[in-house]
Amino acid sequence: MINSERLSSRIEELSQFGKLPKGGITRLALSKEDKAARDLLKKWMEELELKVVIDQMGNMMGIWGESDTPGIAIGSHLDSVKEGGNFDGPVGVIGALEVIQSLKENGIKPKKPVILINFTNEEGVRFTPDMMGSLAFAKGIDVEEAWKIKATNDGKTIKECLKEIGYLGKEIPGTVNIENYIEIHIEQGPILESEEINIGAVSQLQGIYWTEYILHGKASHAGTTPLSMRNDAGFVAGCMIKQIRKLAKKHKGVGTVGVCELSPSQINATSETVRIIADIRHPKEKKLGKFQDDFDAYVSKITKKEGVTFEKKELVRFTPVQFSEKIVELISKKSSELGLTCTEMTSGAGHDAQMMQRVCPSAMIFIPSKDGLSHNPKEFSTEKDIENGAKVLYEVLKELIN
Ligand code: HGY
Ligand code: MN
Ligand code: MN
Repeated sequence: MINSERLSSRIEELSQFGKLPKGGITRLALSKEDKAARDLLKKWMEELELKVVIDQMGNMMGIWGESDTPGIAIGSHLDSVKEGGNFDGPVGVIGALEVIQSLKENGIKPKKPVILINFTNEEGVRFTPDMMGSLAFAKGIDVEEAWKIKATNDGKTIKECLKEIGYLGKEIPGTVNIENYIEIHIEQGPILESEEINIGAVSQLQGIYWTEYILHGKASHAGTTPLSMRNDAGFVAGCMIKQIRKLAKKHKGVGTVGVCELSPSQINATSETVRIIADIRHPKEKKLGKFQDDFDAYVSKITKKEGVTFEKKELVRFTPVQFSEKIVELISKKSSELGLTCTEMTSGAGHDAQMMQRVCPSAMIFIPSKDGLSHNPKEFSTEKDIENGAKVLYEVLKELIN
């Protein structure tokens, strides 16, 4: 049914692109490492005689079956965060490739097209917002606008990078007609492993807000400037980092500051400017909004108190998503028919599936993450767990294409 050895060795083969000496990968969207991974996926798609279509956002589609009836899409992403793991994304893309190859090898003849998709820039680390390729596919961002977005690491635009790596396609994103989308993904959290459950049938995904604050204070001598005379943007940033945790507890959500760049960033001077990005998440939209409002009220208060000014930019405002009950039930049903334990769950992470839910009824299949770890070189899922995820997708897809 599923060739587990082939599946895991392909994921292993992909992990060479962006490989880090201490393990894990850095394969940022539209980098040369991303190009290498895309080229290999394209080769595998062509070997399976899938029709390869690249759209204007560089989303890659491998289409099995020609017809204007709506098809079933499966896939995920190949880009990674900085110093990330080998499984976040590739399990979904290569798992989908394996399912298609196994269906073909088993002589299954789909009654509707099957579309394998590798979405551009799911992580949003080099270019924000995240899930950008699937957002464009769902018409949530205009391509012309997306093309102008500049990389945080080298200032190149999306369009320049797509051209550079040879993935600036002609197809308008979202043209291919899709009836359902299903994505296998590692859970990236501790629930499945700690409860010893094989499969997560993801019924919803929490909302995500990313907000950038540029703080303007005054650089001054660390030794001679009395505390009462400081406008230390670095101190304000520290207060914000502490406050986001406090408010996360209050609102029962999660809040993180992963980007905090001090300038001039030297031992013996207070900070002139700080670029700080807040990532807040909550499964309930109203609570998410209240959490953000409380944080913004705090930022206004602490900056005023410290004589620091700021600019605020909303980078991401993705509301919580409910997935398709029908597909979630199908995932649960097929899991138990396969003798696998399964639980319904909420995704703490953002995924392309949340954008695809805007296009068609979608859902996700989670597999356990070792120690609940992800966005870390030590991210790991066992060959068996990856095989289980692919087996469930195989059975779900077989039913949907019949
Ligand atoms: O941020 C996220 O949750 C996703 O990994 N882009
Ligand atoms: Mn991912
Ligand atoms: Mn990720």
